[in-house]
Amino acid sequence: MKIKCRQNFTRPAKTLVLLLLALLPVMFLTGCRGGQPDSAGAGDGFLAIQGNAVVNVMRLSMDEIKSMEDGLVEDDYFSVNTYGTKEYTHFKGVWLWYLLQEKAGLKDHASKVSIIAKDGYKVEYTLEEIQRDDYIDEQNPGAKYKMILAWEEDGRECDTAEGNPLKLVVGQKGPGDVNKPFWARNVMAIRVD
Ligand SMILES: Nc1nc2c(c(=O)[nH]1)N[C@H]1C(S)=C(S)[C@@H](COP(=O)(O)O)O[C@H]1N2
Ligand SMILES: [Mo]
Repeated sequence: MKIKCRQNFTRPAKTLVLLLLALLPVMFLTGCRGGQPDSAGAGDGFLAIQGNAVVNVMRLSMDEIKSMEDGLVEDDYFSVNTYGTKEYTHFKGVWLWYLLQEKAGLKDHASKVSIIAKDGYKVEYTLEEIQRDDYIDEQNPGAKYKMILAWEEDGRECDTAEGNPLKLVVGQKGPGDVNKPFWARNVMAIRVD
């Protein structure tokens, strides 16, 4: 009697487990992995502009950022990292100064700008550094660069694995400047104080 009961109970349980095991690869392939659509990655798709010195505190969607045609910048940016690796990367984005000055609006006392990434990485600039339009490429005399928030890198959307497809990109301050550590991937907020 006991044994029969257990058998009756076990068979449907076994079937259920087998069914779930069979469904696992299907669930994985169809993307039931935690809710986020692939295109959004871990970012929420919005850039926050905030801080004491911002007139219009706002949240901008990727589409709003991409439609800022007057501030559009597309160029090959030179980078050097701490290992001395030199590279050129083609970026398309918006001049950060244009975004802050024309769209967000800045108060007179604005002086410090923090760019904050999803992983907590933060780079800080003075307002003069944001405004500057003559960053250099030590290998290309005469070329001038602006600091941009890029959404396109070498013809493809910037990396979304860890957040928004927004990368802060800038040229060199002067010859020998190791500039890549001052770039920031997956930017989610800009603070101006
Ligand atoms: N969000 C984020 N951005 C970042 C970093 C980081 O850890 N997190 N590291 C910086 C450093 S030290 C360098 S050298 C470059 C590396 O960029 P890469 O991974 O595209 O080579 O990104 C910079 N931006
Ligand atoms: Mo680095």
